[in-house]
Amino acid sequence: MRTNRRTILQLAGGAAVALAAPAIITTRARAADKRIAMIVKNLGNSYFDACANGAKEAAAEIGGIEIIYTASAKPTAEEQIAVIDAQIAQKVDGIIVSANDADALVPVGKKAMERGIKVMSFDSAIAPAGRIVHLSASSTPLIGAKQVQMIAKTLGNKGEVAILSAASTMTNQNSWIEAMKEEWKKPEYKDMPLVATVYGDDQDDKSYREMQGLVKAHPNLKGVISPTTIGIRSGAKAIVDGGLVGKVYITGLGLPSEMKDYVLKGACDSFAIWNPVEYGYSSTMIMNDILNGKDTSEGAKLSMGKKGETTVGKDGECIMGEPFEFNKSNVEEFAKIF
Ligand code: RAM
Repeated sequence: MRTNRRTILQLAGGAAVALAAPAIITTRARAADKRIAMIVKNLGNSYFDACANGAKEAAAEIGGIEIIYTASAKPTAEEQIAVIDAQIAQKVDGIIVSANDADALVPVGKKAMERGIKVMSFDSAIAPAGRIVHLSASSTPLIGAKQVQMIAKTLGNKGEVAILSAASTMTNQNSWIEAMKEEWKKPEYKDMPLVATVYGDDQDDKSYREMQGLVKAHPNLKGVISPTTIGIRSGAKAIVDGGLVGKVYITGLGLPSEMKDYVLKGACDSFAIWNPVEYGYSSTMIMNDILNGKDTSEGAKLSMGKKGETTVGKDGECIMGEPFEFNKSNVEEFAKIF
């Protein structure tokens, strides 16, 4: 019966409710077979809005899936746990989380799984005990190294550099910073010391103030790496507002739509990111496989729909693809997309 309904939905191109079909199909078409909650770090971040759009795209492609895109106002573990609890109470079928804290979310992840809800993380991981799989956008060493390489290229491998991160508890930024430090050990960076790491908590105002604080505390600062779309855009704004273009450069992970002006103004030479729409899409495709009972043990393959397959690695770690670099030559073109 389910298969039949899916077929009808797909043939109808989403307009199943309007079909002159038997009542049972019309009625059932209103309620999704499966409900998936995508719970991100916080609301008001266009990176996650783009991920949610991708999730909805995947749901439409699969058929019979409803996406509930939700988060707390502030990116804290405490608020996020309350949001997850609310979705457990709603008895959703699956939860996809970008975690504000890897360990603090384990108990609530376990609670959901004990009640039969499938839990996975994407973007920022929950520790393995609290979820089934985690989908990383790309390999952590690659994302870390890439950001050091970009600032080194801008500065000619010379000058003081600082990191402006998100919150100190966030899994993804912390692992990227570790990977940056590994890259930094190479001899070519000996004249490009890391002088500070500060946290803007993925809040624009705090990130902006932290950037101003860095410049004040380190008069010889030449570069900043911000591995967060909120940090990089706020830091770039502080460079422009402070008349620091040409003196301090920022790089990191940003959205072309939010970084375009700063690249054209010269506050940022280059930055990188993956496609967040594809990221939400791929995560939802993986969740669909999990909901359908696919094997998630090490070595198993999970579908990312039109993005291909990913192989489950150690501790349920999966990888989507590679980051892409943006600069003056392509930022305007991609700004129209994400
Ligand atoms: C911010 C968030 C997110 C991260 C991106 C790069 O939007 O911190 O988790 O992946 O930046």
